[in-house]
Amino acid sequence: RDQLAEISRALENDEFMLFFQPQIQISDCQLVGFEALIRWNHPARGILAPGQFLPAVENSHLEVPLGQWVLKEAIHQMNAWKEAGETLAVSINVSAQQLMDRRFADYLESYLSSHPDLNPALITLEVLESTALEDTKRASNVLARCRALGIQVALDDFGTGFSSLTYLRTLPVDTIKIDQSFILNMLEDVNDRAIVESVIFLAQRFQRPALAEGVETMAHAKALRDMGCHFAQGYGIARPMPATQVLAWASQWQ
Ligand code: G
Ligand code: G
Ligand code: MN
Ligand code: NA
Repeated sequence: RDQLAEISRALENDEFMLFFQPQIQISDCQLVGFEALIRWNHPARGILAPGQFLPAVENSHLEVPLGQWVLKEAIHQMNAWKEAGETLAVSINVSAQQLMDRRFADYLESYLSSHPDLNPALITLEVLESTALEDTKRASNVLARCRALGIQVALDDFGTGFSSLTYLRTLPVDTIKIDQSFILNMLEDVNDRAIVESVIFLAQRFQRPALAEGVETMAHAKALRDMGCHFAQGYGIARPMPATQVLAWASQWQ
């Protein structure tokens, strides 16, 4: 309760910020985009990670407004980079309640129309499997509308939900993100490795690229490449960074 009031004030005071973590194509290490990750720049406690405040926001009246702030800010940032001469793709996390909001696709459409020079194909919405739990049909319809706007969709945390295969079959998605819990120990744990290999195979059969999260070392990236995984994200490439560091990071990476 108290924390919600504080979060509401923080929204008004513009205390939230986005960090960005690079995503690369494994075959040639080319930078393909960044995932936007929210942080709370708390006046007394410093920069807080999502685990310290998103649980309170979940299923509250602030879930949709905070999610909209993220969308707006990410698009605003992409536009600023574009004006600085860098065209960068950004993946944006979308929560369950946000996606199920009746006006979600309308909001997106209006943010896009206020930035007419921005290519919608540079935007990916990361949707959790569990999002679709309540109403898969509705989620499919909203995502289909977003894709009709030219936006891409990624299935986030793949494999951690209760009905992964059903979502894969039902939801219109462009990319499958393999959850980091399967990646972290895959070099030592034969079972994790079997799961990762199988998910990559499944993605290939669905003609969808897979993106591995939690790529903490180059040895992970190499093993994933040999398994046919297209994209990678993780501390082994870079940690999430503030927007102010993104352009410098991108230019030294090339
Ligand atoms: O950045 P970090 O690894 O601490 O993020 C922890 C979790 O918070 C991740 O699962 C991520 O998906 C989630 N998260 C980060 N930013 C956002 C956001 O803007 N919106 C939503 N809904 N979840 C986010
Ligand atoms: O939305 P999602 O749950 O995929 O968010 C990714 C989360 O994973 C972020 O909180 C990010 O900080 C975290 N993360 C990103 N790369 C790594 C990594 O290599 N190792 C670990 N342990 N966490 C990571
Ligand atoms: Mn994500
Ligand atoms: Na994830």
